[in-house]
Amino acid sequence: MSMTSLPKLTAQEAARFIPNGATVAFSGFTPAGAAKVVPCAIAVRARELHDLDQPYRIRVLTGASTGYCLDEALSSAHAISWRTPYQSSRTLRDQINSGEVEFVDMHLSHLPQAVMFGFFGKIDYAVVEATDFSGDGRIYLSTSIGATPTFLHCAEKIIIELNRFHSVRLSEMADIRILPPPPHRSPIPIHDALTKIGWPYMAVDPKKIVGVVENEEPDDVAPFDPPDTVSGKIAERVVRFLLQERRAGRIPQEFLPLQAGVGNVANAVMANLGENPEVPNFTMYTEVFQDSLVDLMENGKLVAASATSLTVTEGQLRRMYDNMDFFVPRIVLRPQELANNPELVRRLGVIGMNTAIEADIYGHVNSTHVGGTHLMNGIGGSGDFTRNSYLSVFMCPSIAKGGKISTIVPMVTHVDHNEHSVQIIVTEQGLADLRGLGPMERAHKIIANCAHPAYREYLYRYLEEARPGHIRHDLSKCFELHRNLQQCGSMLPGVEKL
Ligand code: 0RQ
Repeated sequence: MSMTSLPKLTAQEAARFIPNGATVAFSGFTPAGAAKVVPCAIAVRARELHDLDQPYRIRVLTGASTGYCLDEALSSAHAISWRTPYQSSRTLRDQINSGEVEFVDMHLSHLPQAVMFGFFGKIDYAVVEATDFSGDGRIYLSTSIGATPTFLHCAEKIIIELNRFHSVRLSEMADIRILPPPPHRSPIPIHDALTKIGWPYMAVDPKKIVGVVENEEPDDVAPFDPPDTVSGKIAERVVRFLLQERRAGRIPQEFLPLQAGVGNVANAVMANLGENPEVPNFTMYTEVFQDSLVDLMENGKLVAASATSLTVTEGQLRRMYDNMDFFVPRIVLRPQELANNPELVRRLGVIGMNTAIEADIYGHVNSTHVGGTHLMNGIGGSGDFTRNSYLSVFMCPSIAKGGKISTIVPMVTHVDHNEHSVQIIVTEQGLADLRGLGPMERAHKIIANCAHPAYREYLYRYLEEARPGHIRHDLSKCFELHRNLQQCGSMLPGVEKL
């Protein structure tokens, strides 16, 4: 069958292929390159079937979080029964936390291999956004690569969303290769952000493709808030620290590749790096290429970037599409298994900068579960980078909810990144460099430098009164702040508004 003879489908027709209980892998890493019109049509169909008292729920995989048309639309229609590996939708989060949806929170670099080895059962359908395809089964992906190549390889059937909004020149940034199964893997021959080792497309058996749905919906990437005072202060401290490390010779003069998480704090750090004349031109080996990087690249500060998605707002993306001669040679988009690969992150000496929900006085970090029970988004790529970086930095404001919550606590209620991997903690109060420090030294430094003054005395007292040992803890009190929050609405009764 030639691809040109593939049936053209409406989104509604495509949605009808997907039965109740199917496992569906959608393209998308953040809203970038996420399938759009087919998941929306599946949501509509689910509502219709539910109105007729018929069951309809599917198991959903993607690369990471998605746009409104996918997680939000499907969960609002109660059409998701199971989900992996990451999400950031309010409705889906509530359903996960109420037990309606089962969620598997995974390191993003692990996902493709887990799919390949069948950990999640068979993939019935891959629904993927593409900018183009050819007669012999070559599919050209759009603004994200993510886990889509593996989804295409493993799925029994494929539906293509051919999106005319995107530039067909995105394929010039793509570098697609699926790793062979272990133990037959050679070292990955990527030596810097721009090394390419694969192909600009993913090749599939054309017989698996059931049809093509055309559309021109942009990625619905939300803009960032302008940096506030707190993110600005955190950013200043991070940049000052990196420059100090460079002066001391622990970061080479040419700098090291950077990774930055998503969110307002990470955006503020990138803006601050861009503005500081002492910061040399640098490269990024990161997961998400976000808005602030467009400007940094245009003004020459960011010279090269490897990522798995172009998560930029519509205006910025149009600017990039109008200037592809400039951007194409400077950006490589890879599968998430390579963008976040531990071997590469360690070898290239990446500086990883991610955000915490809370950190404890010994340096364990919780990035995912509020109060130890309620999922926020998921670990995402933060673990892939933190464990393997040359320098792993965690940032967060010292308090949340106006001061009712201290983000520095005696013991975190859930551990995503442990004391062995976390090296630097930064809040707007200051920075704690934990390298080379034992538990007591770490605790004193984190309390003195990072905790909010309103919580410092409590934390010092906890430490003094705790049961002695290599690590001091009082098991009857280590969650007292969290218990207070649940019972009185504030971690320290009396500290309600700072
Ligand atoms: O609540 O939404 O009601 O205002 O948590 O907090 O400070 O706005 O931080 O948006 O940067 O998210 C860790 C969740 C931080 C994110 C996390 C409340 C706070 C607010 C959000 P509101 P902020 P951010 C690569 C990197 C994991 C994945 C990752 C994340 C809301 O960065 O998901 O790193 N990381 N990926 O008020 C209770 C606390 C709290 C708290 C903050 N201690 N207790 N609530 N909040 N601290 C990218 C990818 O993987 C794609």
